[in-house]
Amino acid sequence: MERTFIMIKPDGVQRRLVGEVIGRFEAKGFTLVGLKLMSVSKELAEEHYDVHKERPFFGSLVEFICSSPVVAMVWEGEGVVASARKLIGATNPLSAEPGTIRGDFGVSVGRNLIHGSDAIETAQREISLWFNDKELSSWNPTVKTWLYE
Ligand code: D4T
Repeated sequence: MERTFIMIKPDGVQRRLVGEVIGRFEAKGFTLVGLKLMSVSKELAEEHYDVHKERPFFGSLVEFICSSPVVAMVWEGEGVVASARKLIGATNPLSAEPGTIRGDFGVSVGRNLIHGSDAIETAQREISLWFNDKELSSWNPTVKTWLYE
């Protein structure tokens, strides 16, 4: 079953949106298989955003991610990587559609509340960067017969 890495960024935690975000993923029908509140080291933030290391916003982005705790999660379900990106919405919250997390709760690209892996390969890399195997639970959601035909 497909898995994706989701992180509620420091602004999402500070703004008391953890329950709201988890509720949206649960209500959609995805399964939570990993969850932790954590302070992020500079090394981990730099590794996570390595693809952006030449961009002008890299330094402030890393500083922001390390500034206050984040909630790191792994969610599972058919098509969860692409679907999570839709639930999250466009990178710039002002352009994100109403009904998406960024569209409903954000106004600034540097405070866009949440990260979601952008492809299946990225998800695999990010999950192994943020979680070890013991922190992930494979469990049988009994509701699945009501979610999948
Ligand atoms: P993440 O990776 O956080 O899920 O965001 P996106 O996938 O939607 O967007 P991204 O990789 O292009 O940007 C990563 C991260 O950098 C911040 N950012 C981005 C920023 O502070 N200023 C900027 O100009 C851009 C483009 C926001 C998200």
